[in-house]
Amino acid sequence: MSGENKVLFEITEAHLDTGLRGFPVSTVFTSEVNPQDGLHYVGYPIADLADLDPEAAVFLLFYKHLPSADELAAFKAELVKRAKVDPRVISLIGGLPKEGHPMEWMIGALNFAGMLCKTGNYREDGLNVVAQMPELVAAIYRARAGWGAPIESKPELGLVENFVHMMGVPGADAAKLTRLMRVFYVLHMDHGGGNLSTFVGKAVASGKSDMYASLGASMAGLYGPLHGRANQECLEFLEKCGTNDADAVEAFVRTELEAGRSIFGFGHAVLRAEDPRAGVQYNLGAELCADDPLFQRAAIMRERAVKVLKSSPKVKNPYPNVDAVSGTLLRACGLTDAEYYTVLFGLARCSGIAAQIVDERLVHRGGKGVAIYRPDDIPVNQPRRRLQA
Ligand code: CMX
Repeated sequence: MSGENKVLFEITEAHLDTGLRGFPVSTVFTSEVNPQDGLHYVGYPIADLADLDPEAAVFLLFYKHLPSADELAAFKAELVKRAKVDPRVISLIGGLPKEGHPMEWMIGALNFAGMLCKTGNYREDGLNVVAQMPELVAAIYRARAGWGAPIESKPELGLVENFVHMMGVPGADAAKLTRLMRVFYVLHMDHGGGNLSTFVGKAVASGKSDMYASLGASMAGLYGPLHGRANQECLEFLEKCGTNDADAVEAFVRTELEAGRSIFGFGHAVLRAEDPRAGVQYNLGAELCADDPLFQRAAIMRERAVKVLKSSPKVKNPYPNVDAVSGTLLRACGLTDAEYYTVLFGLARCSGIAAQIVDERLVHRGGKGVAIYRPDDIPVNQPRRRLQA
């Protein structure tokens, strides 16, 4: 059978309550996650794109081709024009309670920005969010970490360069942090359409909620420790290991696994090989912080944790994922508080989710957009009954 009646997959009772695992629920134009060779943006392997201008990668996800030099210059100028955040959003961020997790602040910031800045046009708002996220995230960092008043935005520096400028990280080497954040941004922008945060953002937008509210909801998904917050957990896991002796590292991993705890930074729901984004970051670490003891420990884990996980019959993928070393690099480049790492992930990921929302709302089905999400469910233990017999 071919065409739209072709059977794509079969659902059995065993699939119920497995979180839609593996069901193709949508078509996606921005990226693909292949179990063997990992993430591709519009057909390009992610490792090939790692050193691209972040703005060129955003352009690729929004317009589905790499920009020419003229297109890139025009796109950068457009982002500069869109970058100014309403000062009322920044002052609302400054009043948030320090008890909140940085991701809770980010969800709030997106909703404040929506209240004050949205146009209601998905493409306009999508590009505005991309341009405004650096200022929002820098404001979150500075206010919550107590680093002082916001630093004036200079969007003409470039998306990531301006972010590092506005962060004003105490004691950090700005050039080193910029080098890291440019790669980090490109690697974390998009990861297919079925991951939790992207799926949630697109589902919320399918009810015609605006771009900012949809991205706020998607960031609530990213906040979870099994999803975006794993990068924070990974750094804490490496610190807990506490040794750089390879045999002791291996023993630590074995003990953690036997105790039923996660080996953070390893394994994946889709990938069945080392995540190429991990490979890029190990190489970047060798360039930026080869002497850092935590980076050296992460390099030992790359070999020894894989060895231990391979011995577990239930683990389908024993290899490093994107989070295996990302926190180590952020820490080595001056961003020492792991609680903020998911916000940095969100800063980048909002670009890919926004591009996918634009496609689903304005491009799919000949421009009509994907219908409102409405999967079915199966009622259980609900026999028909009445209040009065
Ligand atoms: N540490 C401990 N146990 C692991 C494991 C790991 N790194 N990877 C898999 N397992 C376990 C699973 O918990 C599951 O156990 P149960 O059968 O008892 O439930 C079993 O092995 C089979 O799991 P799987 O099919 O191989 O992997 P899942 O799709 O269920 O889980 C993931 C994927 C990422 C949640 C899991 O590998 C994990 O918990 N890793 C550690 C956390 C982490 O690094 N997360 C970052 C993910 C990065 C990303 O999503 O890009």
